[in-house]
Amino acid sequence: QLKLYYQPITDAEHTNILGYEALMRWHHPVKGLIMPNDFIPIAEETGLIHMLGAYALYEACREAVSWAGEQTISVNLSPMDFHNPELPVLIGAELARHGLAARDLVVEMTEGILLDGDPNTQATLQRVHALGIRLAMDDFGTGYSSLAYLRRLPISELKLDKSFIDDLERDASSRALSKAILTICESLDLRVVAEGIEGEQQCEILRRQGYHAGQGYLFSRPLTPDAFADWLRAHEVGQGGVAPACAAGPDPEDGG
Ligand code: G
Ligand code: MN
Repeated sequence: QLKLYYQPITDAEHTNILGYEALMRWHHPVKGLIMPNDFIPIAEETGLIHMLGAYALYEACREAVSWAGEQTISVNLSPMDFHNPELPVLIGAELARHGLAARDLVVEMTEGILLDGDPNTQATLQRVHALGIRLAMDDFGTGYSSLAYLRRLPISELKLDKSFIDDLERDASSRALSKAILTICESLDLRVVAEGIEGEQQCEILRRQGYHAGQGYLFSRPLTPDAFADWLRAHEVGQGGVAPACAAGPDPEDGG
């Protein structure tokens, strides 16, 4: 009943796919499709979350092999997964089992990881990083958002939350924040991915601000593996043409 859907992360020109995010869905026989927000908290309470994390790692690595290329595969883990000191061993085993390199994988976590007092979390994070696996901070800007951890934690990617993207067209302070966050990320050498891009205008604003990477319904909804394979063929990945592209032009807010 658990399935992984895949959504592409594209570069600023929207001509190349940088990676894919694996997103979990629960196909309940009676209730139908259930989204992670509705079952992850229950899985965390009941301890089943470790099973979900292990499944996502196994399944995403297995599927990533068939698309093997330049792209990374991003897997979401719960802060609770980092309580487990065996997590680095588990990840290493899944990579090895499927013949993937550490650089092929990105592990996404949320700011919740900073709030839990588990003694193992920091050490586990460092050991996952030491394997050469990239760590991404998901939903950035919605939670704790302390800038101090950007230095303290071994993260290499920030995912700017959709709530910033939603207001880009209407709200000058959203635009100021997205630009400021981009500048911080550039100076700290972090990749920044704008999440939940739905409209051409949002995409255009981000591109003009200098965003490196984006993700959202504008490019593709999360798709089942079969639908995603069709999508990849239709968009001739790696040969340009991940439509829709944003028109080029100077940034009016940059004075240019
Ligand atoms: O927490 P995280 O950022 O990993 O989850 C992203 C969620 O947002 C997924 O469930 C995914 O289906 C959804 N999503 C991805 N792109 C878009 C988008 O453009 N619009 C909306 N509304 N949701 C999106
Ligand atoms: Mn995510």
